[in-house]
Amino acid sequence: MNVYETIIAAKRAKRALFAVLVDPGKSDVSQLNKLLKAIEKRPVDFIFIGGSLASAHQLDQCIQILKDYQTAPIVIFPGNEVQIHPQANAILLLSLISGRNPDLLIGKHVNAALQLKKSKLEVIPTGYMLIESGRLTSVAYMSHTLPIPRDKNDIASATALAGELLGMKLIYLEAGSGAEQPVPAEMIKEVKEVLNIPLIVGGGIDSAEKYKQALNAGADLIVVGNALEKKPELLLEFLRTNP
Ligand code: 1GP
Repeated sequence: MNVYETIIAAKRAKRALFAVLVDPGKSDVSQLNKLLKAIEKRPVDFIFIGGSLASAHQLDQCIQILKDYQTAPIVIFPGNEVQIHPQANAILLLSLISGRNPDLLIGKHVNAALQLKKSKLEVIPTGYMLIESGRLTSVAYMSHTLPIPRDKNDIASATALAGELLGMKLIYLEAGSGAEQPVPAEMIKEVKEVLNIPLIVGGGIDSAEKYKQALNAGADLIVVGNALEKKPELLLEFLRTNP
């Protein structure tokens, strides 16, 4: 099964998936080895890889280390168009549908299209939505876009549905890396109700409690980065929450 088929099968079986996000621009080798050792003991469904400032070289170094461990399928979650690597299993082709920056709706995609085709990566078109999370996040700053206000569930639902109708295969609700507050559970629930495609949720999930809230609200795939990079031992607590 490829990555998307795995996500669809889990959704059908009502089993939420768990991905660990590694930022090649931030994590040093010893930190990464510690995290991967924790994952070896407690397997996760996917390793997402990407970050706002990571270079192609850093991405390559990181993928080589991940390959040594052979822990889980590697999914590129690109922070920019240089983050394409043929040895990953798949890439989320992100369209920032909560924003109105044409470069992030089609411009970067044009730059990357031929290289993506050549790479033979599994490409998964993903509607990416920034949700207000307390303070300015790297992704809002770098993308020159405003996040959706955290109490506007109707705007979030309409945006997600527009993404699905445009042919996106996944919707990603993003509070931003290291967000003060994760995406509100109520918003996850309402967005989930209008969608047929799977829903990813990430950003600021730094405790088993917050993880459980996203899970109970109906997220199909939950992404955790910062919290596990800092404290890999938290992995056990997260996975205990997900039966
Ligand atoms: C960020 O959604 C991911 O793009 C994960 O965020 O690092 O805050 O877990 P955290």
